Amino acid sequence: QKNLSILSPDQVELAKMLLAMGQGHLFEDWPDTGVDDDEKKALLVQVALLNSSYPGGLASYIKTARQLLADSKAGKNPFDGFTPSVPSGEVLTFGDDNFIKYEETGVKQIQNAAFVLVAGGLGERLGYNGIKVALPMETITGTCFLQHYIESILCLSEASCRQAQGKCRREVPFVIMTSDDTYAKTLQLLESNSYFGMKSTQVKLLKQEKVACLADNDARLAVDPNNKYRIQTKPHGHGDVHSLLYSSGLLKEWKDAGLRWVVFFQDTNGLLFKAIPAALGVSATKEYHVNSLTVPRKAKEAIGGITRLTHSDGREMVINVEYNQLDPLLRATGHPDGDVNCETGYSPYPGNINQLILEIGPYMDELSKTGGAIKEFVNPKYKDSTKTAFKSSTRLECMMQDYPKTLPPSAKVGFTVTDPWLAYAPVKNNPDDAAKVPKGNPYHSATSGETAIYRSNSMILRKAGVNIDDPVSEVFNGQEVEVWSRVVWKPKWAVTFSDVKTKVNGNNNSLSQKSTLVIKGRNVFIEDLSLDGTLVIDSVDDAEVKVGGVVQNKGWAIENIDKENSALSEEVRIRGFKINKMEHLEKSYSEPGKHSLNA
Ligand code: UGB
Repeated sequence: QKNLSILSPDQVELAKMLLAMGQGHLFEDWPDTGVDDDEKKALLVQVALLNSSYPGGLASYIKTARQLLADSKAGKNPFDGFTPSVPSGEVLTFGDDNFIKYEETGVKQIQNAAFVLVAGGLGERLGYNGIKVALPMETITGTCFLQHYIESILCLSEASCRQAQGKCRREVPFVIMTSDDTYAKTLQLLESNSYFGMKSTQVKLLKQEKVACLADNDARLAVDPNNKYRIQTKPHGHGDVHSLLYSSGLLKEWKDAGLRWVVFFQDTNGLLFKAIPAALGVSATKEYHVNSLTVPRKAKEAIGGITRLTHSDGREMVINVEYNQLDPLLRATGHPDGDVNCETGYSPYPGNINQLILEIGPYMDELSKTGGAIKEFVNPKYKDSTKTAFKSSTRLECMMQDYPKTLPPSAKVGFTVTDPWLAYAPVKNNPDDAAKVPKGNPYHSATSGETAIYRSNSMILRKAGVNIDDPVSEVFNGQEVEVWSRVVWKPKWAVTFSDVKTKVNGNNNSLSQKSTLVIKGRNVFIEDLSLDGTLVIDSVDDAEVKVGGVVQNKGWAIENIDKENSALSEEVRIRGFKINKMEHLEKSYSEPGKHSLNA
C-alpha cells in the first residue's frame, strides 16, 4: 500500500493482478517509499514485459503453471490413454527417380516459401562461447552455418526463378528467431558480413523473451537470486517461434503476398538444405498442412521419435514424442523392451529433427484461434520423493514441433523420411558428453557434424558416378568417425542432385581418400578428373570451367589435436582435429568465357 504512490496506474494494475494471483511475496519486504524506488519501478517494468510477451499474460502463465505442476506432482502421464504405433510417411531414397521428381517440384515451390531459423538457444550442451550459427560448419573453408544457410536460400530461390522462367518472387523472406542471449551477436555477424549476400531487408530478426521462473508447486514466481527487485527468468523454448511469427504480423504479410509455405529449421545442421527441396516437393504433392522432415533414428538417440498416438476415446495424432518419454511410453503400453532398434538397425520411430514445413493458410487459421500458444510442459527437479520442493527454480517450456497438438483431426499432418547420411548432423554435444554416447549412435558433436558433411558430399558424388575411395576410421576427441575424402562445394555450384549430375561428366572421375576437393565457382564442370591430393577451384559466375586430368600433390591432412591445448582456438578444440594444409593446386578464373584445367 505504502508504495503505490511511486507506481504508474498501469503498474498498480499489474501489482494488483500479481497479488490476486498469490504473488504477494514479490513485494513482501519492500522498504518504505524513498528507498530503492527506482528498483521497485524496474520490477514493474519487468512484470509488464513478462505480461505482454506471453499469450494470455502472466495470470494465464501462473494458472497453467499451477495445473502442470500439480499434474507433475501427481505423476500424471501426459500420454494417459494413448497407444503408440509406428506411423507411415513418405520415404525418400536419395538420387532415385522419386527423389528427383520431388526435388523438382520442391524447387518450383521455393519462391512461395519463407524460411525461419530458430536460433535463440545458447547451446549449453555444446558449451561453446559464441553463438552457434557463427561456428564453422567445416574447417576446410571455414564457412559458418549462417553463411551456408543464407547462400543456400539465395541459390534455391534463383533455381526456383529459373524454373519459372523469370516470373517469380526473388526475395524469399528469411526470419531468424533470436533471444537476449543471441540477438546482438547474430545481428553483428550479419552486419559485419554484409548479410552474406542477402538484402538486409530480406532478413528479419525476431527476439523471444524469457519467462518467469517458478519457485514452488504453488507457482510462486522466483525472485532473482542476484536482485530482490527482479523475477528470475529462463528461456521458454523454441515453441515461441509460432506466437512471434503471429504477433509480429509477418505471417499475415506473407499470406497476403501469396506465399504458401513456412520452412522452419535449427541452428547447426550443415546437411539440412540437401533435403529441403525434396521435402517441400512432398508437402506440395501430398498437400500436407504439416510436414516434418525426419531421419532414421537409433533407439535411445537423443532426438524425439515421430509417433502415431491413438487415444481410447478415438483421438489420433502423429506427433513427436521426446526421447526421454518414448521409452517409458512404449514400456507402459505393451512393449517390454521399450525403445529398441528393429531389423533395419534403427528404431521403427523416425527421428524428429525439428525441420518442419507448414502450409501458411491452415497455419494462419490455427494461429488466429490460439495466438500461437503451444502446449507447454514443466520439468521440475524435486529435492526428494515427496515432490514438495524443487532443487532449483523451474519454468514452463514449449517446443515448436508440438504445434500439431492443437490441430483438428481433419488437418493433414505427414512426415518425410530421408537417408540417415543425407539430412542431419547437428552440433549439440560437447566433446566429453559426445564421447560417452553409446557406440553406433550419432555423437551430434562438432567432430561428427563436420565429418558428416564430407561423407554426405562424397556419397552424393558417388551417386553421380564419381569413384570415391572408401573412408577410413579415425578417433578424434574420443569419438570414432568415418573420414571420407574432404569434398566441399558452395551452394551456387549445386543445390540439388540434378545440379550435381549436370556438373559431373565422363566415366573416369576419381578421388582418393586423402583428397580434398573444394568447388567455389558456379559453372565448374568436372570431367574425367583423377584427384589424389587437394584441388581448389574458383571462378567468376560467367566463366565456364572444365576440370579434368590428373592432380596429385601432398594435399591437406586431417590431423588429431589435443582438445586441452589452449594455444588452439575453441572452434578447433571442440572438433579434435585440424586441417594441415601441406600442398594443393588452386585455380581461380577471373575472366568470363570458357576455360579448361587439364591437369
Ligand atoms: N532454440 C531457440 O530458438 N529458443 C529456445 O528457447 C531454445 C532453443 P536444442 P532440443 O533435432 O536433435 C530438439 O536445445 O530442444 C533453438 C527437439 O526437441 O538444440 O534439446 C536452438 O537455438 C528434439 O526432438 O534442441 O531438442 C536450436 O536451433 C530433437 O529433434 C533449436 O531451437 C532435437 O532438437 C533446438 O534447440 C534435435
